[in-house]
Amino acid sequence: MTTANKLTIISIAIAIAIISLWYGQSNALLPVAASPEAEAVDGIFQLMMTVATGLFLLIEGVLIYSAIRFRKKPGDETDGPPVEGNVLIEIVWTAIPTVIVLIISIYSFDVYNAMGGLDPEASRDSGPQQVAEKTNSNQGLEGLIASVSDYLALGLGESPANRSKNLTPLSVDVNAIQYAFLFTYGESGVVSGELHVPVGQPVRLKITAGDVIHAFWVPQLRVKQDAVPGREAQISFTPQRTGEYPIICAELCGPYHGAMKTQLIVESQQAYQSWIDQQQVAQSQSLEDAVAVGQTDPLNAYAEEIGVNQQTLEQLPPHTH
Ligand SMILES: [Cu+2]
Repeated sequence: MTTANKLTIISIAIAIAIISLWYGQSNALLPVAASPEAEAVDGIFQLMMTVATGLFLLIEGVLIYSAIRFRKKPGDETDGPPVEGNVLIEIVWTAIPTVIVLIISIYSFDVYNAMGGLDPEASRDSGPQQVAEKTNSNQGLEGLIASVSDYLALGLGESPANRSKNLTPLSVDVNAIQYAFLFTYGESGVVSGELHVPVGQPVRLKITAGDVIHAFWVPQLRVKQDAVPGREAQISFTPQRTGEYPIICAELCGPYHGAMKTQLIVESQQAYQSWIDQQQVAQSQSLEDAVAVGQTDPLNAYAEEIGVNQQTLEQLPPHTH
């Protein structure tokens, strides 16, 4: 190989690396990240996007180059020179993907563990705030290096059970039914069709379903959890941006699945408290009064649209309306 050739290959490699790093970090493919857990998930996505962009440019580049460079020349009726296997190339293209897959596995496993995915029970009395601190600093390449060094030093990273106690999580029961999510706030007994949470406080959701399988999905939290009748699934997150985010059912659950949407409202502690107070007042009144207030029964808004009549509504557990 001539020096000129080597220089060309090195410059192409550098260009591919720069473009991949730039696109991996600065693509705007994901919606806003509303929690530190979401940012940690984005770290994995950015790494995978960087690797995928590099591979795409490399493979497509070689393909296009070869198609032009080795095209059939006029008057050449041969099949071209016979090429047998190349051990070195085969070792390289087996080793590189192996290393990439290993790194992504360790990194994603670590993020999943930090989110409490491996052991939600252990994190019940501790940790989401700690997770927030841990995942907050773990982004992109930095996060990758931290994860790999964690893995090498501590086996499987820090167990959620070992984290110190911190801010008490707000616990909310989520019941998914055809075609609404019902949120029950344990402390105040409030039942709502919208999920209101105060900003900065860890939230723990206990998710189940009342009829068929649904799924609780908030794209801005990067969280999607199946809601299965008879089973309780737990997820935790710490909202860090005020705003309204969609909660979408992500499991085909019947003819009106497409209408099974509500809102996650992240608000100040003060706004959250006044909402809770307002809900408590509304729910202590009679059904008619509560309906007049208009926010207590998530099904009312859809009742006509989806053909649910008053009789059906009355068969639901009494606290839902
Ligand atoms: Cu559903």
